[in-house]
Amino acid sequence: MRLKRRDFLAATAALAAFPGNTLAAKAPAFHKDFLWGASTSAYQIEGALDADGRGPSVWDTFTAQGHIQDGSTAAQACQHYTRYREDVALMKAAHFNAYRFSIAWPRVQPQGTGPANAKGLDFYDRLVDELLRAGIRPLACLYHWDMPQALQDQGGWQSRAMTGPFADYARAVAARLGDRVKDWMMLNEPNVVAIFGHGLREHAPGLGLGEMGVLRALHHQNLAQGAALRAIRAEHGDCRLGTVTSVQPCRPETSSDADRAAAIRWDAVWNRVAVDGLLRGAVPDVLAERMAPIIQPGDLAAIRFPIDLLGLNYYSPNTMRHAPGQMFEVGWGRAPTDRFTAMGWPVQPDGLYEVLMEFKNLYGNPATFVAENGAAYDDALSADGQVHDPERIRYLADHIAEVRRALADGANVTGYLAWSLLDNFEWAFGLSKRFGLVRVDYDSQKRIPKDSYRWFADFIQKARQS
Ligand code: GCO
Repeated sequence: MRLKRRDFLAATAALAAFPGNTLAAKAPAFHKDFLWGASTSAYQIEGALDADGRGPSVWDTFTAQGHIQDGSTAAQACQHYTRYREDVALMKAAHFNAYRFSIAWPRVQPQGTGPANAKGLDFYDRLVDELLRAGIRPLACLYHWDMPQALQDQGGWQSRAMTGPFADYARAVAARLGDRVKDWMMLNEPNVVAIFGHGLREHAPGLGLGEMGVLRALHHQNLAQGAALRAIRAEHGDCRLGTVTSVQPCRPETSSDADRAAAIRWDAVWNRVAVDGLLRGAVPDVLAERMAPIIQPGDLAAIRFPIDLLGLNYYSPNTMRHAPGQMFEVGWGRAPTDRFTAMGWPVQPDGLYEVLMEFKNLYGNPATFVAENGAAYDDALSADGQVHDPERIRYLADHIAEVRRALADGANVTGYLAWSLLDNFEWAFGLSKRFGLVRVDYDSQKRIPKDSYRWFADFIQKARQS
């Protein structure tokens, strides 16, 4: 479905009634070229898993092993592979000037190595052209979790040997798209991949290797990222290079020494290995001994890179407690709030301010952007055929207000991308959790813009006019 201009205007007129809309009235605080839009990832929206020579990824395997809670698969997802024009039209109608998507490694190199599959790259070529025609800046992310299964069979991120293949893949994609894509993100959330896919069994590849599995996966992704950054930089001097990670403040559940120490350990694992590796070539003190056996001479220099842009994904803080017997002797505690999303994640917008200010105060104020922020709620389709999602509007408004507060206090924030444009395949939760600004009816593939979409569109329009 294409969004009809008439519907859009009617909806915009009704905006004054929405909670959080007083914020829109104050929009002028944002700079004109601030990036506004949404993020998605290939596996979560594209479908077409067998099209044009794509090879299997770890998520195909994990799904086939029966690990998806609602029994769904990503075989169709949002059929974005064939409906991308309609999706770009939705972005354009919402006044986006930026969009982060990911490129599926198994489309480009079905076995993870070897010559690029031109047909797989053709899709991204078409998508990029469509975005540029719509006046939307494409921010391409090279790795949003879909490791080719053939490389997983050789050890995946447990192995240092992924560095060369990842750099080759990066080179091949940039060679094809680098004339038009000027913002390249290497990885998405290496910490989440390492913790949930390698330490635990909750995400693909579901290895359950515990602490050392986490640290190896983190270190090897850091190395691969360093090599890919250098590979692209060598051939494309005119682009902005960066990466995306999830940064969540780690707060102790209580003021006990044990909980405080747990929060520091979890902060090291969740936030610092990726960030300090990239920005400082350093390993957090509390993990130095554990990581020593996996770090080889020269590694830290190879990981450090002067990036141009750092994408931060923020959903909520981590409230941590001492938990003997668990990985890193850490467990999740209860956050001090009664606001939770349908994921059970606490809503604590001040954590976003904390993260943004931390980059200003501790890391020399690099250019950052919020690469993901959003919420799943149990949206319902109302009798009027619409999705009224005031909680999502409130979530977005509250977090954008924190971005604005950080900007006012000097943080170098250059954009805000919501997660996500469309309801999509939420990993191990399958299709059951809806994060979209636009509802997707998975049977008919009809796109139904939610109230939050209209709210965000109106907000962006005002912010960009100011
Ligand atoms: C992540 C990923 C996204 C998720 C989103 C909601 O942060 O886990 O980048 O792919 O879908 O964050 O969980």
